[in-house]
Amino acid sequence: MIELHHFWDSPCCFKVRLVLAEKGLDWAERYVATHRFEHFRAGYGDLNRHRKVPTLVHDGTPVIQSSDIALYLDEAFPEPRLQPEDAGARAVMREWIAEEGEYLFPLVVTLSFNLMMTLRAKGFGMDRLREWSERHPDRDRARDYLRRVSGPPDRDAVDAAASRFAWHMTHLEETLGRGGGPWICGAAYSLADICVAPILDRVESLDLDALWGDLPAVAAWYARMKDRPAFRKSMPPVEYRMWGPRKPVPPGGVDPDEAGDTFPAG
Ligand SMILES: N[C@@H](CCC(=O)N[C@@H](CS)C(=O)NCC(=O)O)C(=O)O
Repeated sequence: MIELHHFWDSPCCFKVRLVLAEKGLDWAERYVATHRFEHFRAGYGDLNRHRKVPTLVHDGTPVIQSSDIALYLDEAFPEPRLQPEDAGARAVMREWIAEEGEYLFPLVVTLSFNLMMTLRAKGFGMDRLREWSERHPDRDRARDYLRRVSGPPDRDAVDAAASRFAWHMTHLEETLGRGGGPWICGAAYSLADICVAPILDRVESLDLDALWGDLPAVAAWYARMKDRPAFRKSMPPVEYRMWGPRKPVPPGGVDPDEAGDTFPAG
């Protein structure tokens, strides 16, 4: 049995759902509403000591770290194989898996905190955010979270992260050109595509898709990704997407109890 502890609007979780969908695997949902700090509930730390999502539990054994989960699933369920046969192409795959984890994801965290998470104060209200943050055992981290969601977006940080993200996209353009496409590793669709595409989905919902607007190979590759049935099946449903530049908070906010796990649109 496969259980997935996940949050819908998380690029790391989207990556794992995409692998599961490409392989046609059934999984049992264990939803973790991270905006309510449910990843700090009793017991979750036994599955994932970092108390992050995703965590995959396969026949009772937890596997953590989204890219490692993706590789694990490709070994445990080899069909269809999501790693190229050719060693050179596999090196490109590993390079882009690392690029996502070490560079793209941290940039997206900065962008998302400033352009999305700050809307939670307006949507749910600071009182409720303060109440939820009580579940956070690390009081310094809880205070830092509350400070960041309650303050105005840090425009300098956003601009710096966006410009660094654009630099990485020019390298993706080069990689796609060198390999001849249609995928990051050339002819073979792979875990590289699966790791990087959810990042672009997030950047798109931050209304920053202009960052690859003049990069035709990246734009065509991302359009191909969005056409895949597995991508459409795994992407966050609109009601579970966080508020952001393309999804306004309802004027006057929402009742957090009524909203449940979702982020109702304005
Ligand atoms: N390197 C980890 C990163 C996991 C991660 O940061 N997950 C985010 C969601 S995308 C999370 O759990 N955030 C909640 C928090 O940091 O408190 C992975 O790839 O699984």
